[in-house]
Amino acid sequence: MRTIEDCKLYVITGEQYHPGRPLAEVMEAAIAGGADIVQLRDKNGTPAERFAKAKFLRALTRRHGALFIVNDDTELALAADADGVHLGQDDLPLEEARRRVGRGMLIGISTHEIAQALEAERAGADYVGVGPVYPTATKPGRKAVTTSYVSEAAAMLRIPFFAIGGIAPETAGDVLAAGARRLCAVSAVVGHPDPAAVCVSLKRSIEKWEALD
Ligand code: TZP
Ligand code: MG
Repeated sequence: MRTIEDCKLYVITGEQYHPGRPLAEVMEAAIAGGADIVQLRDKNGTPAERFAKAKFLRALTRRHGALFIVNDDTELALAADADGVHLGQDDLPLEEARRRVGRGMLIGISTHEIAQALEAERAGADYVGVGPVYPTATKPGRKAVTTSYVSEAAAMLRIPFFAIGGIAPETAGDVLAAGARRLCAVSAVVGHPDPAAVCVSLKRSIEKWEALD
């Protein structure tokens, strides 16, 4: 079983970016290209739709040895037997989420400044998201943190962090140069006609920087 430390490329669902194309096809391609973690992020579906997607992604990730994370919803994460749950700053407090999911499940926290990341680490988060590094339509209205927060995170955090927000093959080099060694993407992967190729490219960039460490 893959651990969070092993995971370098994290892909989040974003069905608005592939209208008419099935979720299954897009996420299978992402995994085939090297996505180590898949997150279900579905703010619009009904509970029944979300459960069906979660069950599908659970089976898919299990088949490929990838991790599966559910956004926002500890109950759905438990019901779908996910590997973890991902929470934003305004979601359930980490301590309460931990009470609900127990020690065996990963908890990831979105952070937008180093104080939030250090607090998440102190409170027992398994990983944090660092972003949005660049402005992104996937998270409208959220100010970009720039690569300077990525550098701070690289210098100060002990737990794994994933740079997120505007991550694409074109931006990955700058984000990796700033100190990230794990990347997370939505639109650049799932909105691309060839999600596998984008994942291969992102994974290669990460590996290139790792080799220099
Ligand atoms: N949290 C911070 S940025 C972001 C989330 C969920 C969206 C990232 O989406 P994209 O399309 O990869 O910029
Ligand atoms: Mg949330």
